[in-house]
Amino acid sequence: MPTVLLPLPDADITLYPSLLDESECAFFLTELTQTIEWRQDWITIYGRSLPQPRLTAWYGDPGKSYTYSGITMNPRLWTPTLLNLKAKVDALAGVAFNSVLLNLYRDGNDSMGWHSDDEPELGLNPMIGSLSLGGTRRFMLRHRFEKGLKHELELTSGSFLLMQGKTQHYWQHQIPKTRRPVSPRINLTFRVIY
Ligand SMILES: O=C(O)CCC(=O)C(=O)O
Ligand SMILES: [Mn+2]
Repeated sequence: MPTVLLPLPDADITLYPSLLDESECAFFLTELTQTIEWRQDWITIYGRSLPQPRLTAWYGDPGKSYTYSGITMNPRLWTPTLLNLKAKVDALAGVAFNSVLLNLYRDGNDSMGWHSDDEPELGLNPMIGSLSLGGTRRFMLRHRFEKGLKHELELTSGSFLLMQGKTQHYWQHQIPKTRRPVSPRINLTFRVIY
């Protein structure tokens, strides 16, 4: 399978541009849109409560709960479709992911702000496997300490991005809003929770 290792210092990020083909993407996008229990969470910013600019869901092995931005999510049990996708990404990554955070970006107004995936339950060097379906979105990276060091790429439908090693120590990432019309996108970030 074609792979691209991003040429970034202090990072270990590999892009597999086409893990899934077009018909598989169409199938999984419809399936997940309809069968996942999507929720709208709220976040508190400067004392104000705001809806998160996307819908989310958390699935995984029993007991693998996850806390971020003050929200604790208890996993729903794997569905057959999620297990099917997990088998594909486990094989590529060479690990057994035990949980997945799903994000549904309904349109260009949905987004995810700058962050690193560095919560303690992800372990010292988090392994994050990110599968994208649907509308293409910009994925931006910036170095946490070397200001001006940045990179961006387009995450197209069917692509898989694997972040590992020290990446989360040194880099943040975001999915910015866009004014360009864009189809709904589902992103699945498979994780190992310790
Ligand atoms: O939607 C994406 O590609 C990124 C999602 C992400 O960074 C996350 O769930 O932590
Ligand atoms: Mn992330």
